[in-house]
Amino acid sequence: MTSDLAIAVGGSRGERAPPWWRRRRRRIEEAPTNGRAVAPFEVSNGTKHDLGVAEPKTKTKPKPKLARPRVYKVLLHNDDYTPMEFVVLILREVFNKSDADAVNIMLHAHTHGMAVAGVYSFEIAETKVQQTMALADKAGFPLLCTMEPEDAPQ
Ligand code: TYC
Repeated sequence: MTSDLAIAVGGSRGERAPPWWRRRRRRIEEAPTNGRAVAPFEVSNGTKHDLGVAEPKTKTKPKPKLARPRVYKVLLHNDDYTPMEFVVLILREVFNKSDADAVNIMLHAHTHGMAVAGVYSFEIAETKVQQTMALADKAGFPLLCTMEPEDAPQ
């Protein structure tokens, strides 16, 4: 079926739209919109028209959701043979703790069985574990140092 609009513009017979239609369309298209987008409109035969007025470019890229980098706790385990002074020394030299913090962490491990010496990225935690174990080994003490993800279930 040929719609009214098609007849009006001669669309169904492949003819050019009459001059009044083209003038009208040009007037609508050239009307100032002050940067506003013009909503697509629908004509009586259901055809959707979009005047194609440029929308202000406000589209921003969706922010990629970054996974939080995993961090690792380095743990010092208590034992009956490693001297307290040696553990304090490790905490100061390897974990850069103050004297007071080092004593408190050592005492926590001594009384609770273990203590968190620090929280680091994987590589740094791994290095601190290796340094601690190497120093304890060299000194002949059985001090145990391990690491685990900070969010690991206890
Ligand atoms: N319990 C040890 C002692 O009495 C001291 C110690 C503290 C050892 C903490 C290890 O992680 C440790 N000599």
